[in-house]
Amino acid sequence: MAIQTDLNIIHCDLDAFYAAVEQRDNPSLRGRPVIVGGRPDSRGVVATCSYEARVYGVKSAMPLAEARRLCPEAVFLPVDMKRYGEASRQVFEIFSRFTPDIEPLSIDEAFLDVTGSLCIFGSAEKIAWDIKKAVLNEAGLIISTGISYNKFLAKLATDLGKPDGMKIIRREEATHVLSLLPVSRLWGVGTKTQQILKRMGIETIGDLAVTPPDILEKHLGQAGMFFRELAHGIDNRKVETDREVKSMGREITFDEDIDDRHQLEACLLQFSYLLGRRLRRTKLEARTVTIKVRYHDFKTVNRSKTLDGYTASSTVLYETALFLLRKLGQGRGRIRLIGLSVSNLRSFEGLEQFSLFKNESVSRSEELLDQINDRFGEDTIITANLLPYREK
Ligand code: DCP
Ligand code: MG
Repeated sequence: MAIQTDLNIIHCDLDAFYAAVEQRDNPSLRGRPVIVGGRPDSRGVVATCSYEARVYGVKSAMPLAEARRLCPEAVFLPVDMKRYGEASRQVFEIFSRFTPDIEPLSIDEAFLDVTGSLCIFGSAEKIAWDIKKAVLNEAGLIISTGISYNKFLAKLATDLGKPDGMKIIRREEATHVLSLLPVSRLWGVGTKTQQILKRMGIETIGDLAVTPPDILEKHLGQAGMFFRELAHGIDNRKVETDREVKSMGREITFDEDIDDRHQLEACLLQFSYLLGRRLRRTKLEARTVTIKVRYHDFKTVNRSKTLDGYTASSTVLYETALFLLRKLGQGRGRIRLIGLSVSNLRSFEGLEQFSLFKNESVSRSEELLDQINDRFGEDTIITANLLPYREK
């Protein structure tokens, strides 16, 4: 049988991840609505819920109190990052048996480029089945997979096939599959863009695909051209592997564009904390800090600063990020995405044995904080300003 090299991207995403780990570890929860995020009388939000709870309209990021109103019989559980982290590592180890080209997107989600593995395993479909089997047998979890010839369509295939999906979108069927879907399925189209498109009479991806490019550009700028390509099933983004870490970053796209400085600063604080922690855990330090801001009109700007020395300190990252944000000034108004990344990395593993280097790029208080968090679970101690963001 000829190898079908065209279908080379697999997207994988665990079903109802945190809730599935809870149901796996406590059989009495299986088949029941389970909501993970904390007690229903707390001010937190839903991290996720089992598919049994989704029938009632419960969703991620919804206030727990609202989730209780919708589904009073649900079992509410706190977030237990330690167990989810272990499950995640186990699943990513399974991915790595099939290809080294893995782009992690979140704790339970990744793109796999299997171009180089097709001659060994035969087809992407076979690889996806093997992954599903191994994840179920070894980690006790259900993973949905989507296969296609680019990242956008592979992820869409996963989303369309969930739960327990294994959907393939072939090149010849892509435009047909896309045509009837709402524009919200396009990568990057949020509520604001949907409204603009609706006013233009565009509701489905098919509508968008046949809209002349100049009209799209007039209403949506550069973004319009990007959406048009996606609508035609074109996405040239490469799977970015983590094999040799050149940079690391975090970003968030807001549900609604914002211009609240405090909220932007709070995001940067959270990212600095997370990136600093990731640097320290992987024994890396960085010299360049970059913030990325995407405005409401999709115009994206990056601002970088290269420090005098290397750092793995969250505090230094945050101060630098704030400096860069201030330098940006008012910019082009409302913001849809903010991100922080660090690059120019080096390992400090070897240097550590020389006491001279110890603690240079990390303050003593941060070391202590890390030790406590390592020992008692992620986020046992966090900066006070981060409290509202803790359960997201
Ligand atoms: N998560 C969170 N807060 C959110 C969204 C997600 O804490 N606002 C956490 C809980 C999820 C995990 O991340 O279990 C993975 O996110 P997914 O979007 O993949 O959601 P699930 O895996 O829970 O469900 P599914 O992928 O089946 O839709
Ligand atoms: Mg998931």
